[in-house]
Amino acid sequence: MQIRAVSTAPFTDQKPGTSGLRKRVQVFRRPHYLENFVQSIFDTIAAPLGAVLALGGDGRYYNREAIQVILKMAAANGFGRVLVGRGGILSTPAASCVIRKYQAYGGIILSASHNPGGPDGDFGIKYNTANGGPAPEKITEAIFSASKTIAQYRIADAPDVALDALGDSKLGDMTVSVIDPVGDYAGLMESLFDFAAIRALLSGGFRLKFDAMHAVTGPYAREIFVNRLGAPSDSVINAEPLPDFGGGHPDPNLTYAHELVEALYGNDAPDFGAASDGDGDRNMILGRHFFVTPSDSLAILAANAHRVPGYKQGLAGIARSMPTSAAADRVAAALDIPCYETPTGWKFFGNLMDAGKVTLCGEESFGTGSNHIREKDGLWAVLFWLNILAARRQSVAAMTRRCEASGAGMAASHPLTQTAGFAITSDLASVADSPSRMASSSIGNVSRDVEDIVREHWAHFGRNVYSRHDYESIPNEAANGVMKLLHGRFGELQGAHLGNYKVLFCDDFSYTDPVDGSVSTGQGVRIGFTDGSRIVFRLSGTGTEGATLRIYLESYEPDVAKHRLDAQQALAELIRISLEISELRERTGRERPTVIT
Ligand code: G16
Repeated sequence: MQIRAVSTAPFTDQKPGTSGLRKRVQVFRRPHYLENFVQSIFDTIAAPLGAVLALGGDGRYYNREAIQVILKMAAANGFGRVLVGRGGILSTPAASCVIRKYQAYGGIILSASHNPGGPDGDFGIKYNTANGGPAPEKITEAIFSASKTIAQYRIADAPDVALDALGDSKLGDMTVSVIDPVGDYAGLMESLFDFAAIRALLSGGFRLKFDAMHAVTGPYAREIFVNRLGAPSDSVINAEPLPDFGGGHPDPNLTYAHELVEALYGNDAPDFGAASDGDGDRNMILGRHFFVTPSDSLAILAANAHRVPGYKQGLAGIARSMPTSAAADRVAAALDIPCYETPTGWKFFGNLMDAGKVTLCGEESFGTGSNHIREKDGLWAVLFWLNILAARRQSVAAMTRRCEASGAGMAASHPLTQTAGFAITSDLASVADSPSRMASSSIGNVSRDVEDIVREHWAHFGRNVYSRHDYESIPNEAANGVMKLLHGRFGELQGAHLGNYKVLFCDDFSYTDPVDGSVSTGQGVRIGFTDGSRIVFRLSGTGTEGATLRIYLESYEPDVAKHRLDAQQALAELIRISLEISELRERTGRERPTVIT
């Protein structure tokens, strides 16, 4: 096998964003573009000769071609073995699992996540380190620096490697091991959750619908939900991964996962709905006619973790990204464990998990995960919810049996039912100090219903009313203008009265990593009010066209009587204030957000 050193010139735009380098497919297909970035990764990480690399992607358009290029470059750069998912497929969480399980030196994941795919869509590439997590900023910055001075890359002259059958082959001195992309990950899930209880739930008439959005999770969801947990095969929809995601936008939110949303909000809706994104790390959770915000989801998983085998030992701590609501903070306080606030981006959780400081992490951007791997994990979140639902059903059944055995009618005998309006099967027992603060729920539906779990949670902890408004594809100049204007207004905003609110502080969030002391600045403009409400403005770091400006809105409502109010109504005044102080409409010409979640 001959190794060629190819002369090249730098590109100036290879700066990784929130999660790796994301560009249009046409950009990646420009001569040397992919190769330059891959060589910049290899030059930066300086892996020892013979090191093991994991490699796979979400199957989007250009995945296979890119895998072949990277394999030949890995061989030319001295790797000893590459573990590649069959067909070039590895979901992001599965890649993290594989890196950790086989103690790889690192991994390359090909994905633009929730961004659309196809010849005119997006492609992406990111490097994960030996802990299985996204490379921290100091590495991504070093990769960017290397990309600015690169003069040549190394690639092997060799035929393409067959990727569709499991087994080993040789590329020069390097071994290419084609591995089952699903098995290791599914096994890990089985070790964390009570599959028997979930199987019993699903066989007892509980109906699940999971939307794989024609993205990478289809085969994972089929294996886990249908083959291992016995759900009917039509529980998983859009399960065939397609290079262009069937022309859809594989982002699991209320706008883009509309097929699932229509099913869950329709007549005869299933009990539980969930969706995942292009590369399988995001999740959306729905109940019957009910949406669980990702911020609430994190808090509820934390409050119910004692119900789940993999977490019943307790949580070391919780971490959330800054724009994520403070719902999880309230649970952490009740559990008397620390809660960390990090910048947006899963890479900021890695150090905290490695140091044993946190067990659960979550972001408002539909990401939840734990220290089982070092990426957020869509199917994991779905299984966690199913496990909670199954455990609650079991505890209701056990309680019913106990009451019947004691010869007393349950409603009359259980202490929590002595007063109307108490939830009799609170899963929050370990953190509840006053059952009288629980919401009302009947025994018939408390164990079955996502909405009841959420309402019960709000009744106990109060509701962090939350919404995110995204203005997508706006001109960079206008978006930067808005951010600059806000920065310029910090002085006048401080202490200002805006409608019914008084500004307590305004700043641009910066974070000092408590483990390695690294500092990340410019992570989003925060305007905090005296009553704990917040408005956050932030530019997305994952888009490829123009800019996406995100406005995050949050208020706190302790009064159960007001919990049924629609979030947009409850936040109406904050929304109005956010538009006024940012001059967003005037500067962008946009009358309304592209996506509201
Ligand atoms: C990536 C990161 C997440 C981050 C999200 C949103 O998600 O992994 O940690 O929260 O981007 O980023 P932004 O607001 O900058 O668009 P994914 O699913 O795209 O990899």
